Amino acid sequence: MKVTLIYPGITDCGFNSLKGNEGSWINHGLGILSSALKNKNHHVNLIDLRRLMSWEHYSSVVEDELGEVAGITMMSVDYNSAVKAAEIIRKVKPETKIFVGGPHPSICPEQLETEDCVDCVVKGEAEITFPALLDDLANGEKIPKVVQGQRLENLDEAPWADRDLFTCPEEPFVYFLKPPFVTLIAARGCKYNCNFCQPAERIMFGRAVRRRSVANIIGELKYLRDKYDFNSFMLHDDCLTEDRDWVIDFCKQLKAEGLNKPFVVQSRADIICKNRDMVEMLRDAGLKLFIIGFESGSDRVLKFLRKGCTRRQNIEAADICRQFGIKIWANYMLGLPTETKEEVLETLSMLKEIRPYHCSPAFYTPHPGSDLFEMGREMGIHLITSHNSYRRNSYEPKIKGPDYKFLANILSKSMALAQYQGMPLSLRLKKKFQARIARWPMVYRFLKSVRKIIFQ
Ligand code: B12
Repeated sequence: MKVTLIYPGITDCGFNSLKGNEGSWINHGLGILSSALKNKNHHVNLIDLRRLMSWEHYSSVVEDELGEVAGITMMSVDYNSAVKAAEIIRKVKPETKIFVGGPHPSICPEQLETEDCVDCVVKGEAEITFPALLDDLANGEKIPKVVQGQRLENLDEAPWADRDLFTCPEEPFVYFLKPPFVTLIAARGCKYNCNFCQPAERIMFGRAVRRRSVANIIGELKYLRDKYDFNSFMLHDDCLTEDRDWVIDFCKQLKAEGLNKPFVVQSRADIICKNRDMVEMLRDAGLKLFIIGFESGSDRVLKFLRKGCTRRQNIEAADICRQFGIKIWANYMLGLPTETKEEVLETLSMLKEIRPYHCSPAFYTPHPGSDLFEMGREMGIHLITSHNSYRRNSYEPKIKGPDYKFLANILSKSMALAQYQGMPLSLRLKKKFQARIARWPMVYRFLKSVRKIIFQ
């Protein structure tokens, strides 16, 4: 069969946006499904909305290139563009069977079940189930509207992502990582229980975290070295550092295989504090940047979020990173439910001590599938009226309660704390300008749209 996979991730960046950091990154879910389908002799192509110019352009591509089956992936934030993409297919090629999968269909299948433009909603993982459903289709069987995907117990059995589908290599997102750059993902699931995320990941991937073997990841890195001769890489895992033995073995193998190029991973403050030696090994293996979700500088708020880290650990983790010369990309939220102005100021004072390389703040955004989302819904505090706003950003109010003018001011002050060690002056000035402008969310938003218009 000819299967067309569709990536609709244009909510924030718009059409003609296949460039820059996030914009150039591959979608691993679709990449892996493509390999799984090709292994079963299906023909696969991709329509990446980021590569197109408009919905008219999309319609003509659908007319020319669409297969008998369409497979659309979808995060909650991309609901509108994903559904529009499906509706256009229905209109232009009504005989095409339309499957949807990914985080949103896994978490909120009932929303898609009622969409006429969708034939089948696959919940959870699909490298076994999607090809099996296509077999059923070929055999003339009726496909149910909602199907639970079968989980792979051993992730080494999942094929590596088909990168030929995308524009690969990808683009680095910080100046000190040199292209060619590639991204990988080693695990599925997250053992932590933060209420702004969970149980979404448990719904998608189950309770236990499954991780590819070190040999399997090293094998993919070697393959990527042969294919792209990459100079830097990132592991997208929610928390790559939670399995100490795995990490130590990984660092040893990276060095043994000469794969110790500059790389980035996400981690947590408590893990960094409890594993100084492991952090040093990661540094020696090439780690240049830790992305850390500090979230808040208030112990009360951190407890409320079920984060499992304290303010003291946040600051200590930053000290450890500084000692080892590892830069920090600090994620944090302002405007959380129940948060007071004093607690917001505690986040600001914590960041003064952390002195991150880059500050990545967001107004707290309720994400479907999280306990905090449900709590906010019950309290009737959500201000989000479109799926497009299920994105962490800092220019639109998300919930009732916070004083967003105050938050924008603190946000701007916090962004100005970023150190940008070693960054060329012109780039640093641009960042400083962005930090100032963040104080006026409407201006920030306006400039963002002007930039979009100019560069598209
Ligand atoms: C990498 C990543 C990103 C990358 C995405 C790069 C890209 N071009 O795709 C970046 C950093 C850009 C990103 C951004 C965002 N992300 Co993100 N991201 C992830 C992360 C860490 C890994 C995704 C991944 O590769 N997983 C592994 C693959 C194998 O799993 P998968 O994609 O789910 O695919 C499997 C199944 O879902 C299924 N499947 C997927 N698609 C399809 C399609 C069909 C037809 C079928 C049948 C099956 C199917 O089969 C696949 C194989 O089993 C996940 C967390 C996680 N661990 O998954 C968060 C996650 C997906 N992101 C999330 C969020 C919230 C965001 C942002 C909104 C954050 C923000 N900035 O506000 C943005 C939105 C970006 C956008 N679309 O505009 C949430 C989504 C929650 C939700 N309700 O939608 C997640 C789950 C994190 C979380 N726990 O909250 N993200």
